Amino acid sequence: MTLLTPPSRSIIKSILSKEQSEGVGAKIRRSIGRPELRNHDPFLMLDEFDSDPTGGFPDHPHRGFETVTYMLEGQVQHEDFAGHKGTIGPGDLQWMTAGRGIVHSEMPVKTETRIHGLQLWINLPKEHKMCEPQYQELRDGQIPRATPQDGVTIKVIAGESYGVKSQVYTRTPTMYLDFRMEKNKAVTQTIPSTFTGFIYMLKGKAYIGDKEFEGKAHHTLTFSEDGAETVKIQTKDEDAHFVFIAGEPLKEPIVQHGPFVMNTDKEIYDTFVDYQYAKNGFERARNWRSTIA
Ligand code: FJE
Ligand code: FE
Repeated sequence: MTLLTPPSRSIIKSILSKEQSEGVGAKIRRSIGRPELRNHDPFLMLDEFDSDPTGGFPDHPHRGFETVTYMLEGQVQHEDFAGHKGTIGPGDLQWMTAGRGIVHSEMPVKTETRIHGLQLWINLPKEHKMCEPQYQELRDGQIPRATPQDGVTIKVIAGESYGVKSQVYTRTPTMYLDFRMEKNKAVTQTIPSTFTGFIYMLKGKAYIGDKEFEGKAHHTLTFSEDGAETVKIQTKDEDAHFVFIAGEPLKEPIVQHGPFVMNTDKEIYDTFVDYQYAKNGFERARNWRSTIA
């Protein structure tokens, strides 16, 4: 018997993300992590935030995964328990490896009118869950672009597109691409055969795979897992803006309690104790309060 690998991944699901409240009065649309899109190994969550600067995400911990904040409009301030702080503006990226522990605050700059961006949570393989925390921060101008043709711009946040490579170090092999396509364009994005992946549509319409599955704003379109090494994407009578996210599944057990993601119940229990008693990576959590929340 011969198994044929199809030329392009196809779309197996299209799920609309409606607005909901998260953090403290923040409005988000949850993509990965919503009930219909659980267990998208190695991804744990993707939130699109788009609102005025009223809500935010005051002091909270993380352990065992990475948070990737990518701003589209407006500015978010962040500050952590080790004194690391700054502002993420339009087009900027913060790739935060929480590892053994980060406590931080993420709050919109109050003078902004629109705060728009994405936060992706990527699970870490068990050998990296307790690594030292690390930040990889890139300003918009430091993120490389591929322009395979006029009217198509691909920002390469992680991975590679049309020969353009990101310098971001991914402990979990990940591709993160921001596509802006004018109408009536077609591209073919390569993807490793073993990666799972999806497109999250921000604006307009795109048509994906040989069957030209229609992707619309605020929808998550998940890729078939058939080993195909390309994804065909085209636009018709509208421009499109979307992110293309893919990664190597970890295939390890996931025990998640909110902002802590480990492999076993015991590790989650130990994490509560470490956080409560400020040890094993949470030393600086003792009596820490952010100045921005
Ligand atoms: C969190 C609830 C949360 N999406 N998008 C529980 F909302 C959060 C959290 C975020 C978050 C932060 C930003 Cl800047 C953007 C987000 C959820 O911080 F960590 C837990 N545990
Ligand atoms: Fe956070």
